[in-house]
Amino acid sequence: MTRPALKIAVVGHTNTGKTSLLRTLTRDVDFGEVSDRPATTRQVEGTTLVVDGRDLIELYDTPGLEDSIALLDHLNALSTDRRSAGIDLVNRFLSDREAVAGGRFAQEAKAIRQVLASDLALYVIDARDRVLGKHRDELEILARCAKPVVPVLNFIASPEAQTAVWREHLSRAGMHAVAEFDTVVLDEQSEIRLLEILRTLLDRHQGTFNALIDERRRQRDHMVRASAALVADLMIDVSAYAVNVPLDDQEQVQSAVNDLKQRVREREQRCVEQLLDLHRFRLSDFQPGDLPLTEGRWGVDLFSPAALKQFGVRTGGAAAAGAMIGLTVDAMVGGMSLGAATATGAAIGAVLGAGQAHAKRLIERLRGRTELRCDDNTLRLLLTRQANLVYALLRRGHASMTPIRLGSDHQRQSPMIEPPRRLPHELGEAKLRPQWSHLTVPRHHTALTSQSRRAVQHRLTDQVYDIIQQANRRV
Ligand SMILES: Nc1nc2c(ncn2[C@@H]2O[C@H](COP(=O)(O)OP(=O)(O)OP(=O)(O)O)[C@@H](O)[C@H]2O)c(=O)[nH]1
Ligand SMILES: [Mg+2]
Repeated sequence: MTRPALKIAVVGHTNTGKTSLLRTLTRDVDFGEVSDRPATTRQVEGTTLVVDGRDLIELYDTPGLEDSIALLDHLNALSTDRRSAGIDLVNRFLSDREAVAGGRFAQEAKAIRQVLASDLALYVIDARDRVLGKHRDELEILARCAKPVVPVLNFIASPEAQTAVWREHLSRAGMHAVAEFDTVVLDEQSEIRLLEILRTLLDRHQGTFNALIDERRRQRDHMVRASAALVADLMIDVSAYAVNVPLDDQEQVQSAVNDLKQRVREREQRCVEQLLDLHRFRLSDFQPGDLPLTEGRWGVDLFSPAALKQFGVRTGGAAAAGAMIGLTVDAMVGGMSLGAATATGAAIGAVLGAGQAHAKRLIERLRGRTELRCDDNTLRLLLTRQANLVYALLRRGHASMTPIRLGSDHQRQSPMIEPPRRLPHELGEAKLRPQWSHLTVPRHHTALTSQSRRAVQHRLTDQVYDIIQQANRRV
């Protein structure tokens, strides 16, 4: 049975992030208009949160309060006797057509009317602001509306946020239940805390909030797990992917090298797109030049020393150079590696231009055929890049206007997922099974749905899940 909707108005000074807060709470990047300009929202706009498929919470975005100091004077001037209470003055103000319709307080009137029509108001504050007269007057006006008000300190991830000062001030004004938020850097705990405050103040709707809190926790867990599964799938595809190359044909080697790299790049790209899609972000959230993704692709090539360095993947020993960067060759005889990786890596380099004698010996030894594949450092890098993307996506509020930066200084300030010291041994298993790779075998092929691949993907998903959750807990 559907209960009557619970109505919440989101109010505050202009540009404090009201619309952004609504986008984040509803996970809807398209809600309303968000911009740095003051007075962006000009009309009340409602949206609905459906909880558990039955309970409804209606959220209303409102135009920013612009001139609360003058409005409070105006309200006070409406008082005809000492006894006229706050709410009477507010009602008197709203029925004063001149001040309201198109008048001086048109924006404020829309917001206040919505507060009166709601069960509760969220008062959004830019925590970087000093406590000013306008804030005091806004709070005074809201107090006169005779509805519960929950202050939400927004922009708390900013170094300029004066969270403690604000809490102190609000507490003196009798407001002890204060939520902290940042609509750009989303910390799931702060959202849960906001919902818990609402649950306390709106105890008739406790069941709705309990369901919503549970749903948010479940959704989040599902997101992490589904993301981890996508990364695990990518990792198996790339680890299992190997192509045979005849060592004595330079042209074929060169073309196999290029082809393999390209297919791996494309496979990584597909994972990026799947993750963005899963987290409901648009590719256009990534702006060219703002981050490693250019036109939807990683700007720093997977097979480059720069990419390894960016994510702190150390290459122990002599790493392959030139066209062979990030790749290795191995001779797999009956599924067993001859362990020729490093030596033949150099040999392929030789085929491509240097150390002919060495290459020749190897060619003989391997009877001319070896397998070309990504080396372990590339696999570590791939895992790290994608895990960091998931981490960033999870922490990004849906109101964020600036693109995600990965591996940049910006993100390094917050904990970043470091490359694993060793590759999960599931990937070792995958290396022995080229038939597990979608890059080798078409996606619909039954070999890919084999039970053993699924079991390995499942175990790997658990590991990636743990890596991401550990990073989340460190915050
Ligand atoms: N860094 C950061 N930026 C934020 C946050 N919240 C909002 N913004 C940015 O602040 C600007 C204003 O956000 P809006 O959501 O449009 O603010 P508003 O309160 O709806 O503004 P009006 O509709 O004009 O009253 C936008 O550029 C947002 O991207 C936050 O928590 N952190
Ligand atoms: Mg707005």
